[in-house]
Amino acid sequence: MGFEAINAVLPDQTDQINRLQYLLAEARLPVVSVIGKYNHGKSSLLNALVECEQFAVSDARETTALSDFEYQGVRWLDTPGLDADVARNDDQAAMTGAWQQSDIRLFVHCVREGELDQSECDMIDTLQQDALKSGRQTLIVLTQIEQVEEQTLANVQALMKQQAPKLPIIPVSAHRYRQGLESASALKIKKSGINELRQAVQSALAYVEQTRKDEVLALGESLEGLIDQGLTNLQARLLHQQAKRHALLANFVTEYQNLHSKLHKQLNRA
Ligand SMILES: Nc1nc2c(ncn2[C@@H]2O[C@H](COP(=O)(O)OP(=O)(O)O)[C@@H](O)[C@H]2O)c(=O)[nH]1
Ligand SMILES: [Mg+2]
Repeated sequence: MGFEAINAVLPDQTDQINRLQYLLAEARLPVVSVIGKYNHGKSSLLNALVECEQFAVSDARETTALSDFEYQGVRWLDTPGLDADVARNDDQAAMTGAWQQSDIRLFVHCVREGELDQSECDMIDTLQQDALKSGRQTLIVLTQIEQVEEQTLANVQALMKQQAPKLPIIPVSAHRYRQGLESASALKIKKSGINELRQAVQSALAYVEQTRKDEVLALGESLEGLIDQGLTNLQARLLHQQAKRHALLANFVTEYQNLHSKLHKQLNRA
């Protein structure tokens, strides 16, 4: 059965079906994506991780579609912001694509904004629900830390730990990292946190191959059950339609016979 046929039987399971299709397509590099609100520093963070200015950075809403870059055996994926009030249809398409393709998600939050807001908590909840099914990992990355005092950073981090107790929170500054590289300052690079983040991503990447295999099996099993159920429902619908057609046909035959005998009677009378 092809994926289109499965989609036709299970129209509610498009996300699962697309993810399975993506995983089965061909040998794919592990995918690390960023996710978070506009202007929190997603593109800048990716630039630090891939060590070049590959992703467009701006104070205005810049990234409107997925953009990706291969670096050190990983496909790094930039996404538009999450903010529902300014999101457009193409943003939605991009976010769906990122959801389908990502193995590891970096949830980006800027420390200047304080604790997570409701929409961010909801997104983290969704990611954690997904992790239970797919095994895909999320790391929270607290960005732009050079912009606040150490105490503020510690306070925000403590609040976020309460909001998302199960996820690691890694504080970073993409700007400090870049300044460190430009001025060859090992201290600035160290204090940027980017190398700690790199290590955390490397550790998560080590699980991707096995996680994908487990995910394919789990998706296959779950879809198999749903397909069986879908086919049974389809059969029942067909039988119901057949019965309806039979009833219509029987009705038609009776009406036709009545008409026929009426005509006969009238012809005999004439
Ligand atoms: N001070 C400071 N500004 C940053 C840092 N990272 C990003 N920015 C700035 O924040 C703005 C938004 O950054 P961008 O990476 O485009 O955010 P995105 O919309 O989440 O992709 C830009 O003006 C960046 O220069 C950082 O580590 N420190
Ligand atoms: Mg961006």
